[in-house]
Amino acid sequence: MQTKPLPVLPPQRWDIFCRVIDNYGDIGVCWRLARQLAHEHGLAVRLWVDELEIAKRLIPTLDSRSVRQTIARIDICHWPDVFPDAAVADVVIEAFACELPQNYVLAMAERPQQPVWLNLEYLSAETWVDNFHLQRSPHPILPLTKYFFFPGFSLHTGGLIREKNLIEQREMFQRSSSAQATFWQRLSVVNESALKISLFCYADAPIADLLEVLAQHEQAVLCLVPESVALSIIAKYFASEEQKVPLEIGQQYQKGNLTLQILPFLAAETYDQLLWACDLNFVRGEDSWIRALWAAKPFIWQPYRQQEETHLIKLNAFIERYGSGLNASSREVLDDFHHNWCSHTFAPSNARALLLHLPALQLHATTQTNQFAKPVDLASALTTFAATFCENKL
Ligand code: TRH
Repeated sequence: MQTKPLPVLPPQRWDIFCRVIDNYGDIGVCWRLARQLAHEHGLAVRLWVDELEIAKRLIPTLDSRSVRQTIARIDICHWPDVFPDAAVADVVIEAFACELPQNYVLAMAERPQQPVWLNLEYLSAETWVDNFHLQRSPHPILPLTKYFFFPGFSLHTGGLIREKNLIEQREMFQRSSSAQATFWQRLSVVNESALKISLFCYADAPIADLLEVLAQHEQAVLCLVPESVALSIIAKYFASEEQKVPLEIGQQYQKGNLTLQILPFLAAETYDQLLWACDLNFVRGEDSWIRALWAAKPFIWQPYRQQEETHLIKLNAFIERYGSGLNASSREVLDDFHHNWCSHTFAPSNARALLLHLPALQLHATTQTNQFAKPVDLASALTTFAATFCENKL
């Protein structure tokens, strides 16, 4: 009788290094990845973060004064300026080229077996990513090799962060009107028959112009805004000459057919549910972008602004992939509105067209979500690579 070869297991101890450069995307991605590696792949994960105060926005139970704590089975450690001696893990993830501490790299080189060293790159839908995924970079002096691990949309990349049961959980939530009613109640949101829009964007988006179109929309609109940089612009929009508007969490503001409600910054799972429950989502950066994709609802993405407008190249590459299969007129609307939103050329007619095309965009969102969920997810791709590395000593 022939015995099947045993599956190759990934090495067990993983370190993820995360520097919070700006905003929440870096820690958002690292935290999600850490949890998935620990919970779905049974790995021992240590997450090194330099800014615990910012991490706390996404991980509300985190004690930002504690240098080491365990939350949801993840060992969360503060990454101080002077890095302590720490045992090197089997797999080391350097998130977004954050540059590992020098003494840690030296300790990596001293291990009898080289650890798997991966630089987790930023996400892009551009086609060049396929050729750069898993490129190696030997250390100039030490006997170490770093691999560039690119998340991405094609089969030739490392895939997207997607938890194992995410799609099923989301579908269950969207099928259950009572789950949604409970969710709105928890957030103290009323006005359930309105068109619901969540808004998370950078301050340079034409927010006031959009709100004006929503105020004039023929149907009641409820715009839900988690605490963010958009608030000061929103306050100006609702202020009158006589009265400044102090914005408060939980408060609703009204103009024409628009009701806008400020929400607190939500815990990661609650933010997911907000995206699932709204009819249209505005998202930004790296992580909320993909959460909006998994929500299977129409969304507008504002990429993080880059020098020489290179973020627009990223935007075009994504629309090219995402818009495939969409009818020509809705595709044009999606394209035009994204460019209005991301490059200071707001045209109210494009915003009105976007609202008009929501039913077609909704159908398309469902199809595309299923399509984009086919390739293997990022955490599984990482564990497979690490296992192969150790087996074959790549
Ligand atoms: O905060 P961001 O603008 O992060 C960006 C990007 O990551 C970008 O690539 C990076 O270069 C730049 O920072 C420095 O947007 P992003 O990526 O969507 O991250 C926001 C995170 O916050 C995401 O994990 C979702 C989460 N979030 C909540 O958990 N609750 C909320 O209420 C909201 C609005 C967001």
